[in-house]
Amino acid sequence: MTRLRLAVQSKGRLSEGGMDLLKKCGLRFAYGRDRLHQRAENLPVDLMLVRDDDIPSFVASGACDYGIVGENVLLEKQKGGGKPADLEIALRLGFAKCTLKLAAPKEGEIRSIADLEGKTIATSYPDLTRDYLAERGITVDVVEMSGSVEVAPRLKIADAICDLVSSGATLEANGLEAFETVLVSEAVLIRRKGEGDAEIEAIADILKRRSEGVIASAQTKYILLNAPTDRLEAIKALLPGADAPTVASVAGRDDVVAVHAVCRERVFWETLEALKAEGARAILVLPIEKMLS
Ligand code: PRT
Ligand code: ZN
Repeated sequence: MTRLRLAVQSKGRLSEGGMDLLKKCGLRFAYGRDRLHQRAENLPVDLMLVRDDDIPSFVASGACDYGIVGENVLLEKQKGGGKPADLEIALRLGFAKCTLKLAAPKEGEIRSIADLEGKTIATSYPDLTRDYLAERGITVDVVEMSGSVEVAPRLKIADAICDLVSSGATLEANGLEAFETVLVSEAVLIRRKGEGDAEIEAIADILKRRSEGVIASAQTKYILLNAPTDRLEAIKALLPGADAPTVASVAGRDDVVAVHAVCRERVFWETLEALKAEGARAILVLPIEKMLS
């Protein structure tokens, strides 16, 4: 029977989010985490656990059908040309969000990309960095480093860096300040362009549909509250991303109605406080485990 081969990072920032997503999609795996291969017991999917940098070429060469990789790695490999140029994003996965940024020592003279002309930049993303600056008419020397890029200015290896940032703590700890965003990235599901094998695509469709449901339900909440009947319209207008709330009567009361709504946008404390100020009471916000639309 045909099985879809999916490449996932074996260890690192994408592996936890990737495995978590697959489990929420209902996939069960037979073996422990330390294997190169994992076989899903309840869907025809085999995982190949590899380094993230290898994932684009494995998918491009046909060794795997799909892969989960950072968009930053996908785009860097695509700039290198060859087979990865034929890859496409099948689905954006909404985790491992980060930005690729240019940064320089806080106390130095480099404050904008114009100051980079003729300077040396350390990065693990040489093609993305060089092309981004070349498109803006700036020529630099690029020093490729596979890790610990943030120490390069201190070691006088480079004047500036181009590195991934999520919280910003690493830049801060190394006395660096970001001044330009080169790329905004997240984990993506990739495939080869073109039609693909029909059976593989049918399995991929199940995975994609379930993933979309998992991603959507992660920020979707179910809100229940009681609203004064005469404030109902104002309260409905405050519910974030709710298309058609259910309004039900409350036994023995005609001044109050019960409102149930699926909110597709994040629900902040400020929203709840605004609802309360309009007279809403008994406000409950519940997580949604699964969604299929
Ligand atoms: O061994 P393997 O090659 O598989 O793993 P790796 O070391 O290359 O990758 P890994 O696990 O570090 O990252 C995998 C992917 O996670 C990246 O390609 C990005 O798509 C995504 N990602 C999200 C990040 C970060 N956030 C991130 N913060 N990757 C790296 N970082 C690093 C960054 O390089 C810097 O050193 O974290 C540091 C900055 O973090 P903050 O929070 O201090 O800003
Ligand atoms: Zn890597």
